[in-house]
Amino acid sequence: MGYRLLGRRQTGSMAIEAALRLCAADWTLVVTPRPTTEAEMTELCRINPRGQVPILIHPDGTVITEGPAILLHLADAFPAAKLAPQPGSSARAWHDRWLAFFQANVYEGMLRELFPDRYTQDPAGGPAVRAAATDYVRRHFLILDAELRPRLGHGYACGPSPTVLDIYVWMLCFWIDANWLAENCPSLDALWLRLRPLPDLSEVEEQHFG
Ligand SMILES: N[C@@H](CCC(=O)N[C@@H](CS)C(=O)NCC(=O)O)C(=O)O
Repeated sequence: MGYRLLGRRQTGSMAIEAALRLCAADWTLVVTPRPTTEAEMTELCRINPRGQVPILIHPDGTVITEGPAILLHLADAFPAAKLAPQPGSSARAWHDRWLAFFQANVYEGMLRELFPDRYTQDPAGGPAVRAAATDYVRRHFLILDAELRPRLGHGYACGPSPTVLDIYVWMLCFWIDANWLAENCPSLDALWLRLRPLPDLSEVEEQHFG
C-alpha cells in the first residue's frame, strides 16, 4: 500500500499533492471534508489531534502532519526528485529556514485572516484581528521577497529545479491578493509565474481552483 493523503480543495494539501506528483510516489487522496459534527471532529482528531489537514499517512502507518514536515519527508524519501538540497548541507539549512519561516509567519498569519474570530475573545474583535493579520502576512512576504531577489537568477530558490520551498511559496501565493503581490513582491511574483505552468503544478492548480 502507498501513501494516503487526507486533504481537500483549497487547503494546505495542495502543496503536498504537488510534491507527491513530482516524486512519482504511490499515493491516493482521501478527500476529507471539514468536520461539521462533533462525531466527525472526534474521528478526525483520532488521526490528528488538531483536527486539520493535510495529513500524510506513510505506507507503514506513521501519521505525518504539518505541511513542511510532510514536504521534507517526501524530499528525503525520494531523493531522485531533488526536492530539497542534500541533508546536512548549508544549502539545506537555508532552505529549511525559509520553509519554516513561511509556515510560522505567513501560513499561520493567513489562518488569522481566514478565521479571525478564533483569535480573539472580543465578539466584535474579528475585523481588527483580520486587518492586523493582513499587515503581518504582507510584511513576511516582503522579507522573503528580498531574501530571494539575488537567488532567482538560478531559476528557483535553490537552483535550476524547484524544491519543496518553491512549492510551498507557489501554494501560498494563491492565498494573497495577486495585484498586491505583483506590485510589491517582484521576486515572488516572478517565481509564482514560473511555477504555475509546470505540468504537475498546473494540474494541481486546476483541481484546487478550477
Ligand atoms: N499547522 C498546520 C495547519 C494546517 C491547517 O491549518 N489546515 C487547515 C486547512 S488549510 C484546516 O484543516 N483547518 C480546519 C480547522 O482548523 O478547523 C500545517 O501547517 O499543516
